[in-house]
Amino acid sequence: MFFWKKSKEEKLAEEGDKGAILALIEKGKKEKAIEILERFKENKELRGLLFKLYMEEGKYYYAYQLIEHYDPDLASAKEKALIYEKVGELEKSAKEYAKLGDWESLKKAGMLLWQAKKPQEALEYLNRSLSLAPALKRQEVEEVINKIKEELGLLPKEGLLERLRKGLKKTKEAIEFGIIFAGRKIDEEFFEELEEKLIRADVGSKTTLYIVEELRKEAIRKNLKTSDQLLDSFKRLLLEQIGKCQASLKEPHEGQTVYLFLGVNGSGKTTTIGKLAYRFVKEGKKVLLVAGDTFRSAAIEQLEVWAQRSGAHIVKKHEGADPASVVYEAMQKAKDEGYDVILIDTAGRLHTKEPLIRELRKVRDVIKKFFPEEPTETLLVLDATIGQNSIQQAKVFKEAVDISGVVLTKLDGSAKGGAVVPICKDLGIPIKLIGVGEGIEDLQPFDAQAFVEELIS
Ligand SMILES: Nc1nc2c(ncn2[C@@H]2O[C@H](COP(=O)(O)OP(=O)(O)O)[C@@H](O)[C@H]2O)c(=O)[nH]1
Ligand SMILES: [Mg+2]
Repeated sequence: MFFWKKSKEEKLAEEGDKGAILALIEKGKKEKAIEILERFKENKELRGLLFKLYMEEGKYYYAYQLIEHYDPDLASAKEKALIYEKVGELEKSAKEYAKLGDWESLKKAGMLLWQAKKPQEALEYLNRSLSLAPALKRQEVEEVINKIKEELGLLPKEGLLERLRKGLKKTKEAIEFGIIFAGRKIDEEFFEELEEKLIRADVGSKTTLYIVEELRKEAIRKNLKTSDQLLDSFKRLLLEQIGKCQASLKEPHEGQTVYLFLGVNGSGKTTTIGKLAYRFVKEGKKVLLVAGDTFRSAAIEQLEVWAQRSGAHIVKKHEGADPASVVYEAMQKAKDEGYDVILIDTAGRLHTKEPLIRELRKVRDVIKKFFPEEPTETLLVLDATIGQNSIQQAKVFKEAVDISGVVLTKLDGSAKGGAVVPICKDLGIPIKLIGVGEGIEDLQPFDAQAFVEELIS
C-alpha cells in the first residue's frame, strides 16, 4: 500500500530534524509536531519550539510542566504570569505580573493575591498600581482597594449620604438635571426639556407644570439668559414640594411600641422590618417580629431569617393560620415578657380586596385590645420602581386602616425617585423612611433637603 507510507519529510521530522518539524508546523500539522517534539524535551532548541507551540495552542498545563521540570528560562515573565494564572498558581502568577511593573500588571497581581486570600499583600501591589495608573484609570484601581479594605474592616462604614447617593443613582442618570442647568441658553427648548425630565423622574404632571411655570415667570421677571441663573430657584421649588412630604418616624416610647406594616406582596415589607429590627436591636431594644403574613410559608421563613440577622425574636404560626391569631399571641407575649418594640408583618394580596380590608382591621383591633394607643405607626410600604402607579394600590390600604407614614423602598432600583412628590401629595401621607438597597443598613429617614441636593448635584 502507498498511503500510509510516511513522506520523507515526516521521517526526518520524526528523527528530530528541526527544519522538517518547522515544515510540518507550516503545513498546519501542529498536533503532529507536538507529538514528535515531546520526545525531544532534552534538546534545548526543540524544547523551545515545543514551548512555543504549547502557548499557541493554549496548552498551558503542559507549558507549565515544561517550565517547572525542564527549563524555567523558556518563558518570559509575561508568559509565566499567564501560565501560572491558568493553572491556578495564583501567588506565583501574581509575582510574575508584579515583575512586569506597569500599573495594569500590578493591578492584576493585586487582584490575584486577593483571590488567593492574601489581602494585605494584595493592597501593597494595588497601591503601587494606583501610584502609576493614568488619571482616568485610577478609579478602577481604587474600587478594588476599597473593596478589600471594606472586607478587612479598614474602611469606615458607608455613611447615610453615600447610601442615599447610591440610592438615587438611577434617577439621577435618567434625568441629569445637572446638565441642563449647566448654563445653557434659556429658551423654549430648555423649558420643554426640563418638563420632560421632571415627568420622567415621575414628579407628576401637576407639580411639573407648576415648577416649570414658576421658573418661566422668574426668567422673564429678572430677564435671565442662562439656565445656571435658575438653578437656585429650581432647588427651592423642588425642596418646597418634597419638603412637605417629609416627616420622621415616631421613636419607641415607654412600654410596648407597635409598628404595623402594610403593602402589596413584593413591596418590601419583610425586608424593611428586618432593617428596622436591626436598628432597634442595636439601640438596645428588645424586639419582637410578628409573622402576620401567613399566606405563604416562604414569607414566614424570610421573616425568620431577618430575625436571626437582626437579633430579634419572632412569633410565627403555620402557613395559612389566621393572621389575627398570630398577632394575638404576639401581643400577649410582648406584654408578658416586656418587649420594647413589636414589628408586625402582614400579607398584601390586593386582588382579594374585601378580605384584605377585613383582615387588616381585625389585626388592628387585636393590637388595640392589648394596647389601646397602638400602633404607634402604621406604615404603608411602597415600591419606588413602579413610581406613581403605587398610589392606586395605596388607596385600598388607606380604606382599611389609618396610615401614618409611607416607606418608599427600592429607590436604588428606580429611575422614578421624583415619585415621592405625587405619592405623598395624592395620598396626603408623609414619607418617613426610604429603602436604598437590600442590605441591612440600607434604610434611612427621608431627608428632603439631602434628597434634593443629591438629585441635583
Ligand atoms: N434594591 C432594593 N431591593 C429591595 C429593597 N427593599 C426590598 N427589596 C427587595 O424586594 C424584594 C421583595 O421584598 P420583601 O421584603 O420580600 O417584600 P414583601 O413581600 O412586601 O415582604 C426582595 O427581593 C427584597 O430584597 C430596597 O430598598 N432596595
Ligand atoms: Mg414579606
